[in-house]
Amino acid sequence: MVDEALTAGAAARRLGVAVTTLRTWHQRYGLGPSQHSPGRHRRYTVEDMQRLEVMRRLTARGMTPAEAAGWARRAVVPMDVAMPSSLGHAAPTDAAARQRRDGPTAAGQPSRGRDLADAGKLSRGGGPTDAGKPGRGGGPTDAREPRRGGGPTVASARAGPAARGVARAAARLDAASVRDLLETHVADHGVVAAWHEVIMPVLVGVGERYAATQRFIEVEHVVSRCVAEVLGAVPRPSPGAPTRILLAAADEEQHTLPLEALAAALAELGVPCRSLGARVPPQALDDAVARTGPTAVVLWSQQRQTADPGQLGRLLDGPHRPLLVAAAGPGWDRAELPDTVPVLGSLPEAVTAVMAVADPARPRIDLRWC
Ligand code: B12
Repeated sequence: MVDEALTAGAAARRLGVAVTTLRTWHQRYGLGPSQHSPGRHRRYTVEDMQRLEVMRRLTARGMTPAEAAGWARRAVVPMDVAMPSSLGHAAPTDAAARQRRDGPTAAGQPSRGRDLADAGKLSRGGGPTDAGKPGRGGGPTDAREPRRGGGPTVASARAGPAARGVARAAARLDAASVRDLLETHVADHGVVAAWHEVIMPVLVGVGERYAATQRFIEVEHVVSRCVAEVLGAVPRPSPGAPTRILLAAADEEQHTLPLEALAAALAELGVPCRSLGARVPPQALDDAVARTGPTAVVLWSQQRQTADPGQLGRLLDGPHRPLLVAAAGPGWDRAELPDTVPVLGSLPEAVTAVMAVADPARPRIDLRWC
C-alpha cells in the first residue's frame, strides 16, 4: 500500500483531472489523501483513488459534485465515517451482531481495519488464523500467495482484507463462512460498499482464475449463490408501494448478480423494484412492461453475445415506453445503442439514474452523458 500511494500530481494525472480540482474535492468534500508519513506530504492510497475515480466518473456524467462525493464516500467506506442510517439496515443480521460481540471488529471499528488474521477468525469453518499459516479447512491463507492445500486463490489483486477473507472461504467451498462475511459487510457498510469492496473483487478474481485455468467453476457457483442469498436477504420495502422499476437480464444472459445488487441497494433506499432475473426473452420483457407499466427498465448484458440492441429498441417503440430504458453491463456497445438509451457504468450510477426516475423530487442527472 505504501508503495502504491500517490502524490497529488500523480493522482491527478492518473485520474485525468487538474491538481486544483483534486484540492477542491479535498477541501469541499473531504475526498483527500489519507496516508501520512512524517516529513512527507500526504499521499493518495488505493482506497483514496477508488473514491476519486467514482467522483470523477459521476461528475463527468453530470452529477453535482456534492452528490457525487456522497456516492464516492459510500462506495469505499473510510474507517472513521459511519454509513448514513438511510443506507444501513435498521436491524443488524445475526452475523453482524455476532461479529460485534465476539470479533475484533467491535462496534465502531469497521471491518476495513481488519488484517488477514482477523478476517480468518470470522470464518466459522476453521479458517486461517494467521496470514502466513495454512488454514485448517485446506484453503489458501492469502489469496495472493501460492497455497499448500487443494483450493484455488481467487481474490483479485485489488482485494482488501474482507474480500480476501471471503475468497479464502470460497476456495474452501465454505458457503456458511462466505455468507457470514458477506452478511456482516452488508449490514455494517451497506450494499454499495459491500459490492465494491468485497463482492466485486471476489467475482473479478474468480473470473480471472476461470479465464486462466478453465477451472474452479465450483467456487464460482458457491460465491454466486452466497452473493445472491445475501443480497436477496436485504429487507425489501413493505408491499403496497407502487413498483415502478423493472430489472432484467437480456435474452440468454445468465449473469444477474449486478442486478441483484441494484435491487438490494434500491431496497436500502426504500425503493421497490421488480426483478425478472436471468435470460428474459424479448417478448417476455415486452409483456412484463405492458402488464406492469414501469417508469424505468434496466437490461443487463454481461457478454457481447447476449447484447441485442433490438431488445431495448422494442421497448422504446412499444406502446408502454418507460421514461428510462437503460442498458447495463459490459456486453453492450454504446455505439450500437439508440442515443436515448444510457449505458449505466456502475452500481452507484445505476442507483442514481433509477432513483431520478422513481423519485423525481431528487436532482436529475443528464443521462445522455452516461
Ligand atoms: C458469477 C459468474 C457467472 C455465474 C453467474 C451467476 C449469476 N447469477 O449471475 C455463472 C456460473 C452462471 C456464469 C456463467 C457463465 N459465465 Co460467467 N462469470 C461470472 C463472474 C465470476 C462474475 C459475473 C459478475 O457478476 N460480474 C459483475 C462485475 C463483478 O464485473 P463486471 O461486469 O466486469 O463489472 C464492470 C461493469 O459491469 C461495472 N459494474 C460492476 N457492477 C455493476 C453493477 C451495476 C448495477 C452496473 C450498472 C454496473 C456495474 O463495473 C465494472 C467495471 O466496468 C464473471 C467474472 C467477471 N469479471 O465479471 C464471469 C464471466 C462474466 N463469465 C464468463 C463466461 C464465459 C461464462 C459462461 C459462458 C461460462 C460457460 N462456459 O458456460 C457462462 C455464461 C452463460 C450465459 N449464457 O450467460 C466470462 C465472460 C467472458 C466474456 N467477456 O464474454 C467471465 C468474464 C469469466 C472469464 N473471465 O472468462 N458466470
